[in-house]
Amino acid sequence: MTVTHSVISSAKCIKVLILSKIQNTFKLYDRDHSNTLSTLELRSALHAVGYRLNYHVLNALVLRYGNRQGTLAFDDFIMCAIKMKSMIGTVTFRCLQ
Ligand SMILES: [Ca+2]
Repeated sequence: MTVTHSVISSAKCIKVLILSKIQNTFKLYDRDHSNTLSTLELRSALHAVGYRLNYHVLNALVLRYGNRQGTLAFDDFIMCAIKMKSMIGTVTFRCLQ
């Protein structure tokens, strides 16, 4: 194994780990096991990773990334998290279980 291959493998491991943590956070805060996050569930999930958002910002996120029912599927949650990270800074997803 070359050094370059080792670095690429490490980067893939980190991406898988981050995705796993995001998935754990999503599952943890999907309280009703609907496979989507409601506005309140999203607020709790984002609060857990360090963001305290007001009602207007939460609604804007749900309107942008959610579906017609006002909920976010896992893919939408990832896009929302990426946007939050790019706008505000580091998002630290913790395994809380
Ligand atoms: Ca839910």
